[in-house]
Amino acid sequence: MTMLKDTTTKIQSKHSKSSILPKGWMKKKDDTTSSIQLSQEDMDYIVSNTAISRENIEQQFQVFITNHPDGKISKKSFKTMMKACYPGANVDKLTKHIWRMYDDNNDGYIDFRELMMVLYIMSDGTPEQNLKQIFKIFDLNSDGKINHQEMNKITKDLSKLFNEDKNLAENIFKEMDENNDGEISEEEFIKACLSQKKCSKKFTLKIIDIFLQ
Ligand SMILES: [Ca+2]
Ligand SMILES: [Ca+2]
Ligand SMILES: [Ca+2]
Repeated sequence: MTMLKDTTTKIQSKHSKSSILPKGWMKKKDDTTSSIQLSQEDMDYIVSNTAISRENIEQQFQVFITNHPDGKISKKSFKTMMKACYPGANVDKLTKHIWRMYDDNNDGYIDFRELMMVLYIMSDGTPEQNLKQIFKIFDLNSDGKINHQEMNKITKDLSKLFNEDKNLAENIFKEMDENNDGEISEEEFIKACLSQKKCSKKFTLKIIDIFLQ
């Protein structure tokens, strides 16, 4: 199996040796099209963490690079994409929150690997994987817990989009904070959503909807 994989990699790398060539060399060839190629590291990472084939990843990358020739999505173009999804809605706040799910290494851009991972998890991942991603939306300061302030902020910002009631934050918090320590851990979050608790499930399903449009 490993040997087969290596062979496939070798065949494919024949056409994509950019990673071992100096950047200047690549640009010399053609300035008008993108010189960015998918790195072997990113390819291997996506292959080992998803069920997407190398061929499919390569195809997706070509589409990605056509739309984003510099190989990454800026916050500005992400906002434009969100606006196209939600015409007429105020997507500024939504964009900020959804962004945290994608920009895993927190460098201010969404690269191809980050994009593929989120899209894959949200469409083909297990419910636990989906919820781990969604947990990141709620965990504003990325400390692994959701406190009251964070829950209030997220439900307030997203409610405008979903037309939810005012007590939503409080209701979700009550449902999720099982040990009553005033914070929601990732485990509590996932457990509440999976055990079909009313408000938690309703709200997280709406967030999942954003990705399946
Ligand atoms: Ca990033
Ligand atoms: Ca937090
Ligand atoms: Ca708790």
